[in-house]
Amino acid sequence: SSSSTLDNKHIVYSRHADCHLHNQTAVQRFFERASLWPNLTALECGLTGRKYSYDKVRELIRRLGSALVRMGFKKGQVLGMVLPNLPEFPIVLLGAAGIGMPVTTVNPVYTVEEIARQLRNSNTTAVVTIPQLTGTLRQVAQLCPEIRRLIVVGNPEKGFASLGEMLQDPGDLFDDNIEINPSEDTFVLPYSSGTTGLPKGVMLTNSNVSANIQQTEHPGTMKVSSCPATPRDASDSQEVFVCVLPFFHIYGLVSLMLTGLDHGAKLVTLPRFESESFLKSVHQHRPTMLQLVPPLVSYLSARPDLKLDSFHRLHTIIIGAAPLGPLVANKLIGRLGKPDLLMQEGYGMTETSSVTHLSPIVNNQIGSFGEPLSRTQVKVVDVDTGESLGPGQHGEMCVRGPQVMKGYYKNEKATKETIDSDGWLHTGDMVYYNEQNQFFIVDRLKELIKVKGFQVSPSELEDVLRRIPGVSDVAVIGVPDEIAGELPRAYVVKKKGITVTKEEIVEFVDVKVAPHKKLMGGVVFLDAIPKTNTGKLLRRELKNITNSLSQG
Ligand code: 4UU
Repeated sequence: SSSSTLDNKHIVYSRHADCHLHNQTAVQRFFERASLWPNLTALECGLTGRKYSYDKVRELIRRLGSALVRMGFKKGQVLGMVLPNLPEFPIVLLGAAGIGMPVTTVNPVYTVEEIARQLRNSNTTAVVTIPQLTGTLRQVAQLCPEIRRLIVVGNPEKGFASLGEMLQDPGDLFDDNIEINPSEDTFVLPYSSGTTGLPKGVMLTNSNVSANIQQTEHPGTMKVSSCPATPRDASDSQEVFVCVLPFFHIYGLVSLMLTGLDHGAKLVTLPRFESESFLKSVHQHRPTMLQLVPPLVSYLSARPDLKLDSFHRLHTIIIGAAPLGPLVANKLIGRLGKPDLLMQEGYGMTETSSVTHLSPIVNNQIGSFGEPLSRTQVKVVDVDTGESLGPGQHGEMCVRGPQVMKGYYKNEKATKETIDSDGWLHTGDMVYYNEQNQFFIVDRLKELIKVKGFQVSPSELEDVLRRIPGVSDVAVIGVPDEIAGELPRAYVVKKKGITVTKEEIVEFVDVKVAPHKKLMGGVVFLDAIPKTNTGKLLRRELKNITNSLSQG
């Protein structure tokens, strides 16, 4: 472990008192909360209207867990979910978690190769998907020898067990007394590339995730309220979330889905972002809170035809996952004609179970991603010296708290490079804070590219590009884009004697990666990729080349 170069001169502590931390698993907690408002709608599909009450969800979680045990699955075996947002999403997640199966969530727009990589890397043994993806999953299964069962939401299909049938299981094999160690056993295993390299499994325990929910529920942190236990009053006071952010990503998974369920909210699920169904759902369900990413804020603020009464109950918009332009944010507040609307910016990472910072619910200052949550410590360190810095100085942000992951799955090296011996998680983001301990993003130090808030790992794209015969060397960086935030661009050195065109490179990548990873930032040919003497890529240099290209 690292020596005592550690510098804790300037630690920013949370303004909030320490929140309560319970010692339940996510499933125990859900059962307890659901019993407070059994008859309220927990989930409703925004497209079909299919819905489940809290009590029904509780029942189906038990049935599914029992059906998995009946199939022979055991605690510790990983279940993969390749699902869009559906009302069944938390049923599958908590059903598996209830019998101690860690769940890895996969972006359903991934290609066969991308899905297979995550499922192989996570040693997934069972997979749940939708009818539209059974063909894809059949191919994935060929590449993943550890997969023993494929399950499809809906009717049975050749080679797939039916989730519908599993949900009819009598439930008797669900064991309420199963031994799960909330602070040791992995609950969810989402993937993130972290500061460098390929996407890695992020081991989040039950305690990590529940701490994060408790931290954001701490009084004075958010305006959201829990449903009162009196059902008569409940429908008027029930929080309503229209869930357009994907549940496979940490923001949607924890800060939207699990937090919503913890409050007794009604979650209206939308399987994909699509203008008409989104606006229709907002109009029909009158959300009380909207969780968004910056491109969705731009989208909403540019729609000329927003029905203002759709936003009648809206008290808060939360935005995060990428830098937010203050202009767009203010424009949206203006467009909605609600000067009292609270717009809160959040900062989060997969590695921190979701959130570490939220802007305050008073004196909101758009432009800052806020202040540390309860029990969260933050310091900003000089990138070269490791010295902790005071207000106004730019450095790498490090965070410490109960929401920090246990580590990367089967990757101790990456874990040690990310969390130091004192428990500080190095975020790879360059920030500063002001005298009021409000934090501001400056730049990203890590390789990660964010397209519409989604992660793109440059290493992953570079691996794909190196397979093109005419490519001798390559480096991928993000270039700024007004709508998406950033777009991936490849810098390519051609092999002598083999011709390859930019179009061929773009097409090669197109069929191998999910839509948001495509080289929408273009391809640029170079004579050499800038590197240090030791062969380390100089991404900074590439950013400078990019700037001079866009000026010239
Ligand atoms: C500038 O994006 C996320 C999680 C986001 C989130 C979760 C709960 C936001 C608000 C919320 O309430 O996770 P990842 O792992 O996909 O990406 C993490 C990276 C950060 O390191 C940072 O570079 O995403 C970027 N990021 C932001 N950048 C996250 N939030 C912000 C932000 N401003 N507000």
